[in-house]
Amino acid sequence: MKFNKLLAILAVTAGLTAGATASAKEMRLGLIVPASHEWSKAAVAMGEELKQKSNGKYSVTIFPSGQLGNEAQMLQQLQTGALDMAFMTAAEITNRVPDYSALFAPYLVKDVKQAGVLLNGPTAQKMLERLPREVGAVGVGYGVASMRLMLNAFPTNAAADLKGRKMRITPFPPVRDFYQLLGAASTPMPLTDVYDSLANGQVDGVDADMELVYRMKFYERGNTLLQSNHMMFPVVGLVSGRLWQTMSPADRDLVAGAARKHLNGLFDKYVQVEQEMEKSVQGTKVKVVKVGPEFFGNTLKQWEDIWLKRTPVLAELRREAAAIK
Ligand code: 3HB
Repeated sequence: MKFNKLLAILAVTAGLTAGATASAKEMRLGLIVPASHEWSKAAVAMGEELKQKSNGKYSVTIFPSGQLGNEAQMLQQLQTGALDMAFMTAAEITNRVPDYSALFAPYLVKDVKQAGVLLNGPTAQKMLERLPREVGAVGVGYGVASMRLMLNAFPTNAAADLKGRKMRITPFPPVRDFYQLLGAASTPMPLTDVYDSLANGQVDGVDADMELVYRMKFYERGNTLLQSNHMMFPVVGLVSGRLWQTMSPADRDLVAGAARKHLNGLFDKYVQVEQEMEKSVQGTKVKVVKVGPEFFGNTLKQWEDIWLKRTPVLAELRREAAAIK
C-alpha cells in the first residue's frame, strides 16, 4: 500500500515537472540588423512584455547581426522549427512571394507615418495571410525601417550623376530594377557587408536609410547624402509555422499581439528618431541634398509600367495610399 502511494506521488511529481518544462518556451528570434538598430530594440521590448504577460512561460532571446545566417537561411530555419521567430525584411519575402515587391514601389508613401497606415490597411494585411502557406511561417505584423535614401561617395546633384556608378542594393528585384533604370550598376549586397565595401571602394554609393548612415557610420565614407525618401522598407514579424501549430489559441494571441504592438511602435518611433539622426548627420562633412520624385524623372513611370504587370496588387496599394490623409 505504502509503496503504491509513493509511486503515485512520484508519478504526479514527474508529471508536473515534465509539464512545466514543456510549457516554458525560450523563443529564439533572428535579425539581420545589429543590436543598436530599432528593430532589435523592438524585439527586446517585445520579449520583456511577453515574459511578463505570460508569467514567465515565454521568453525571447535575440540573435542580431545575422548571427544565425542571412535572411534566406533564417527563413529555412523558421520552416524547420530550428528558429522560432524573426523580424525579417519584406525584401527577403519578395524572393518567395513576388507580390511583396509592390510594397517597394517608389513614392508609394511619403513617410514612415503613411507607411504605418498603408501596412495596416486591407491589402497589405491580406498579403500577410498568405505567408503560412507560401513561406511556412506565420506573419504576425508589420513595422518599418526609416525611409530609403542614398549615401554616395560622389557628388550627386542630378539623376544623371548615378549613371555607371556601382550602387549597393539590398538583394531583391524591385530595387535592382530601380537602379538599372537609372543607369547605375546595381550591386546586390546584404547589410552586413556594406560598410567595408564602401570603405574599400567596391561600391560608389549605397541604397540605405538614415539609421544605417548614422548608426553604422556610413557617413564617414560619403560625399553626398541624397535624402530622396524614395521607398518605404517594411519589416515582417514571423513565427515558425511548426511552433505555431503547437501553440494554444490564447498563446498565439499573446505572442502575435506583443509582436504586432512592438513592430507597429516603429512607425511612431521613426517619425522621431529619423529627425534626430538627420540633424546629427547634418553636423558631419556629408552634404545633405533633399530631393523628391521629380529628381528621378521618367524612371519612375518606367518602373511602374514594369511592376504593375508583375504585381497587379500594386494598383490596389496605390489606391489605398492615395486615400491616406
Ligand atoms: C538594408 O539596407 O538592407 C536594410 C536596412 C535596414 C534594415 C534591414 C536591412 O534598416
